[in-house]
Amino acid sequence: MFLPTSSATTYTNKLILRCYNKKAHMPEKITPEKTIREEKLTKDYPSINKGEVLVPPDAKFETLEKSQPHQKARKEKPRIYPDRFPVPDDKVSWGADYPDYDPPSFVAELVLENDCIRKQGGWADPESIEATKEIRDIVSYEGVIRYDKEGYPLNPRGRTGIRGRGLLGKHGPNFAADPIVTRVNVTTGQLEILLIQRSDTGEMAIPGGMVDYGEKVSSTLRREFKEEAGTELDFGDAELVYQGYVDDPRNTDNAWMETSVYHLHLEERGMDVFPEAGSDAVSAQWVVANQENLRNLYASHSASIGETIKKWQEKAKKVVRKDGAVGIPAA
Ligand code: RP5
Repeated sequence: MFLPTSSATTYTNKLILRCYNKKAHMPEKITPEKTIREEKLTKDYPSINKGEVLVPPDAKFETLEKSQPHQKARKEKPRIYPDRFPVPDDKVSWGADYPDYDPPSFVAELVLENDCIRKQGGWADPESIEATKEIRDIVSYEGVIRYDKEGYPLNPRGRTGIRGRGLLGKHGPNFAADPIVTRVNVTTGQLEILLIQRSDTGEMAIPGGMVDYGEKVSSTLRREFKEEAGTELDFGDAELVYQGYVDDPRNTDNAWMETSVYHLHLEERGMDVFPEAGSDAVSAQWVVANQENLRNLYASHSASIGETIKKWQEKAKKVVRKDGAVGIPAA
C-alpha cells in the first residue's frame, strides 16, 4: 500500500531508520532454561567458619543500590577529559544546593564523528538533545530520569564535575552487558573468575561491552566474551545478578553507563576454557576469587562480582573462603 508522505516525514523516517527504531530500547532479561547443577568435584569440601568467608551472606554493595552516590564518576576520568569540577560528598546529590557548581563541558571528537544522523552505522546520538528525542526515547533502569534546564538528562547518582557526553555515545544511559563466568578449579578447589585486563586503563575487569541498539543481551554477552576473552560460550543458562547504574570513570552529568550483569557457572566444564585476549584486552585469564584479586577492579566490577558470589553461595549451598577455596559453611 502506498501512503503519501510529506518530505519532512520522509526525512524523519530516514533518520529513524538510520539511527534507531523510535522504540525505547532497554536490553531484555534472559530466562534461564536450566537451574544451577550440583558441583561434581573430586575433592572433599573444607568446612569454612563464618569469619573466613569472602562474601558474607548479608554483604551489601552500596554502588549497586539505587540512589547511592557514585565515587569513581567524580574522582576518576579518562586522560582526554578535562579536570572534573570538585564535587564534595555533601554536594553530590542534585538536591543539594551548590550555586558555584560550574563544570566544564566535554564531548570527545570520536563521539561527534559517530553521530548516527551524519554517519551511516554511527553509534552515537546527535549532539542536539532535541534531535535525539525525535529519534528515540531515553529510558533508564534507575527509574524516572530528571532533566536539566536545557533538556539534557541528569545523572541519577548525582553530580560528576563534567557536563556533556565525554566518551559516551548516548545522552543519558549507555547500556552494557557484563558476563561473569566462573568455575571451581578441580585441582585447587578454588572458585575462579574469567577476567580481562582492559587496554584503556590497565585495570582488571569483567569482559563486558556495549549492547548495540536493539541487540539481545544474550547476543551481547556472547559477542563480547568472544571478542575480549577469545572463547565462544552460550549464555542461555546465565542468571541475572544486577541491572542498573555503573560507577564508571567515563560518566558525566548527562551520560552514564548502565549494565546487565549475568552469571554463568561452568562447573568442571570451565577446565576446558582457555581464554585468549581479544582486541580490547591486554590479557584474559582465570583469576582466583580471593580478597586481593577482587579488591580494585574497573568501575563497579568488584561489587558486581561480590553480589554474584553472594547469590551463588546461597544457591549452591557453599561458601567461598577469603583465599578462594570453596567449602561448606561450618555448623
Ligand atoms: C562498564 O563498561 C560496564 O560494566 C562494561 O563492563 C564496560 C563496557 O564498556 P567498554 O568495555 O565497551 O568500554 O561500565
